[in-house]
Amino acid sequence: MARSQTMLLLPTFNTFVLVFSLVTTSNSKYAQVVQKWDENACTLVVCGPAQNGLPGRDGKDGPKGEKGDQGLRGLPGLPGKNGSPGRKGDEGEQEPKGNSVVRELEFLKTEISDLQEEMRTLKAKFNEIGKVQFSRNDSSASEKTFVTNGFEGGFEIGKTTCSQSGGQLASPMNSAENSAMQQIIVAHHKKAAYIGINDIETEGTFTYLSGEAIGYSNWAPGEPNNSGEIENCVEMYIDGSWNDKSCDERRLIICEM
Ligand code: MAN
Ligand code: CA
Ligand code: CA
Repeated sequence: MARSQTMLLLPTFNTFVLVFSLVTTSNSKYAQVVQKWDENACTLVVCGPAQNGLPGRDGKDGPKGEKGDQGLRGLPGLPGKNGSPGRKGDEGEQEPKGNSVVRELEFLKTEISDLQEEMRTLKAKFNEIGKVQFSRNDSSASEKTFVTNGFEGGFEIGKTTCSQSGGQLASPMNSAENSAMQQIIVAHHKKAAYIGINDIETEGTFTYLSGEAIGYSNWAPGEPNNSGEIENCVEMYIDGSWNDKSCDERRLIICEM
């Protein structure tokens, strides 16, 4: 049923296309001609090859009139059929297919890692869940804000993420700051977090990211113990106490801004 409907519609459609193309492609040529015909009270519309007009009629009841003017030229004919296709072009130098696939993959890989980096930055910047603000000290207006987006990663990832967000890995420098950072851990994620402190440079000497030796600590009992002799970073447990730990664990990333 659907098919027969379509077949019925087809001729109508073709007619429409034909008329439409006539109007659109030849409209300007016709306009001039039609105007002349109006002057001569002629309403004939001719679609065909160009022809000479008819000679004028003889005069009636008088001396023979002069030969009539030549009639209007016929309208131009319809456009001819399409010509036959040209010959096939010469074969170009083709790159081995594998190469272009590899190049495309490389490009996509770069795009993806750019996007991932951008996402990390944006998330760290805008997700302020667990934001805690407090005065850095009573006599100063400066304040430190601890933020997290719940992301986890190693120490280096944490450092990069925070600095790309315009801050740095959280580094509590007194008990008030330590409690503020702990609040985020407790209230929102209940996961240990890296602190911006390490003894990577000199075993046993813990420093802030600036390289300055720490002036405050909150070590858990028995820490730091450099267990397995591979613990050069520091994590904050859920209770706010510190443990030295390998830098390659996955820990909650908390930044200070
Ligand atoms: C594990 C690690 C160490 C930590 C001890 C404490 O071995 O987390 O860093 O010092 O536990 O018992
Ligand atoms: Ca160590
Ligand atoms: Ca330890």
